[in-house]
Amino acid sequence: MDEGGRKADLKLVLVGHAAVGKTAIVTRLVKDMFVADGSAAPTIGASFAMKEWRGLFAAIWDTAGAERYAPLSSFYLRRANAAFVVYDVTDEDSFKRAEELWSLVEESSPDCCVVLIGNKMDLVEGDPAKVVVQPERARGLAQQRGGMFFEVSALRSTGIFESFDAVCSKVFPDQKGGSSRPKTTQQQSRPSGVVLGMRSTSDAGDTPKANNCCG
Ligand SMILES: Nc1nc2c(ncn2[C@@H]2O[C@H](COP(=O)(O)OP(=O)(O)O)[C@@H](O)[C@H]2O)c(=O)[nH]1
Ligand SMILES: [Mg+2]
Repeated sequence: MDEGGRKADLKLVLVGHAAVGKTAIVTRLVKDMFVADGSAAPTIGASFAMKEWRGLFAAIWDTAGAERYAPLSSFYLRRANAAFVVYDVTDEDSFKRAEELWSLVEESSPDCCVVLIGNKMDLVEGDPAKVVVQPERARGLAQQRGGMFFEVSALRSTGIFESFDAVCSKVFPDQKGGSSRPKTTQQQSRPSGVVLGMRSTSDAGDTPKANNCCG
């Protein structure tokens, strides 16, 4: 897999309704930063970033969420090992769109390992009444479709690195090492991620080998 002129071992694609925080999640993953409200331009088409994980390179594709870009998302999803299907925990429409996009992922890359990501958990902190998409529903969807589920906040940096570690570990079960969280970053809070549909595999090879994890 050759992404951006450099060999990538893993292709991770983020899909989700507009403004659910896909770009914020990638920015957190790659730069460990959160760009303040309003200053990040909406993604046009898709953007690309690389991230090292335990000696492997992950190509991360951040796609545009608007429905008119769905054919483009399908293009970027081809040969993806992993997908983050992102919704906003305070936005019902974004959850409905996540269900549709999960189907698009299945069509475009049938062996892809899918992680359902509920973002913006900071908005409901301390006030469960503000949660629009109850975690039970999301967990049910992930279980039904054989994927994983995490609730995260790109703003607070909760669950983001954990979900990335989970999907990488799933695709490369033999790859040992530490967390993808930058060492300079303080552990700000406990991970809020809930991992479902995990299946242990034992594939003893010398070279990293991608696992069709959720197929
Ligand atoms: N409160 C909160 N806002 C967020 C979070 N992630 C993204 N946002 C905000 O949601 C808006 C859309 O984010 P963006 O990353 O551009 O969404 P995208 O269209 O899915 O790429 C921006 O105003 C972000 O600042 C989060 O975890 N918490
Ligand atoms: Mg974006």
